[in-house]
Amino acid sequence: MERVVLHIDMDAFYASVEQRGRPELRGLPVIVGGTSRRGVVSTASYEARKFGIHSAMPIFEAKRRCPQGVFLPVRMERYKEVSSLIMEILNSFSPLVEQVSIDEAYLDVSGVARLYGSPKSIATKIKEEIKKATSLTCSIGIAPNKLLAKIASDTQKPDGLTIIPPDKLHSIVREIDIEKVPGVGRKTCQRLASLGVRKLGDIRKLGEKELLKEIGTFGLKLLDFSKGIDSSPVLPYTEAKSLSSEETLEKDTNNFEVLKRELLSQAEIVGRKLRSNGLKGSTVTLKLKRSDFSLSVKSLGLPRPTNSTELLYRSGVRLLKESDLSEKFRLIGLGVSRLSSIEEGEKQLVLHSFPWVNLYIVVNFTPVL
Ligand code: TTP
Ligand code: MG
Repeated sequence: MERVVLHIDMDAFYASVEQRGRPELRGLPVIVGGTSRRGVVSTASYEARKFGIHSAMPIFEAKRRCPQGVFLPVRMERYKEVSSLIMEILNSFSPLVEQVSIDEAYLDVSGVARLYGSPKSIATKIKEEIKKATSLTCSIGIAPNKLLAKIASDTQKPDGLTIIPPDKLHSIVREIDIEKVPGVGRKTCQRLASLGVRKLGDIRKLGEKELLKEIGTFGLKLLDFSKGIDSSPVLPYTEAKSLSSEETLEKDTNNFEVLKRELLSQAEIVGRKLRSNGLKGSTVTLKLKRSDFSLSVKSLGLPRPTNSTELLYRSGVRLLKESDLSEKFRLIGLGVSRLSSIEEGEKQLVLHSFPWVNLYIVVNFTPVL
């Protein structure tokens, strides 16, 4: 049986949540992001995007482009609540829901057609349910695998519903810009560009051997992608994946002592979160964002899971010592993953790898999300 995968992505998520709560903001250019002079745009409503405003743009630049815009701070707790509601709705359609970010999920509906009808009617029902519960719109892509579903959901935003017709599949796949392919970061993108790869179809000009040499095993995955093949399953997660704390620094710095001090306060926050949730973690991750917004992420594994502030701090400092501190940083973060509950003693329940680590492996020093 051919798989049917849906990719659901909310439209201008943070901005739409703000607009829904305040009807007077509907139709206006709304920009959500850090409100300080050093902040960046988290997202912009579609009205604001007409001014060329996009995620990760410095706020001062967004203000320059759209002085009449409505600039709002990020209200993470609110977005998380709405996100949970959306994920609950998705879970009511299929047990196979993989949440990939706050506003985005894959849904494998291969087995539920008898219950809900064709994939298109399932997608329509999902859109209706989400609209009813949250007043928000989303875009859905329907395809035989995750890669194509994600590509599809992005083609008709906002409020889209896109099915890739089988006869168009290969021509569509060939024409996908390589930087839009999930997992392709800036470095890989540059590497591929130097090999003459700009579209996904160009990958096929390179042989397996060359791809392996230039990109590693991810190169072979890209070769599959270029043929429209993606066998990765939709993997539902139910538990917390990681705990972290991060802080934008008052002033960009690479002063070791200042960074160490920040780490201590973050280790305190993360340690407290672990203890109050009855958890321990055994991978510690240090995230540093440079002044140019590129990321450095390093992790270390602990011999035993911990929730001790002291141990988290010492691990963070060790990672800091191993980091290239020649450039200044604007943000520092400490995270812990590979969580296990205290009751399980030393047994390690690996729940999920740390998202920054995934980002690091795939993207390395990419402008930040
Ligand atoms: P996205 O789904 O990438 O963006 P979006 O939902 O705002 O817009 P689109 O209609 O194009 O899907 O990200 C979801 C939310 O994640 C977004 O509303 C804000 C947050 N986010 C950031 O905080 N920083 C970023 O750089 C990006 C890309 C998103
Ligand atoms: Mg979105």
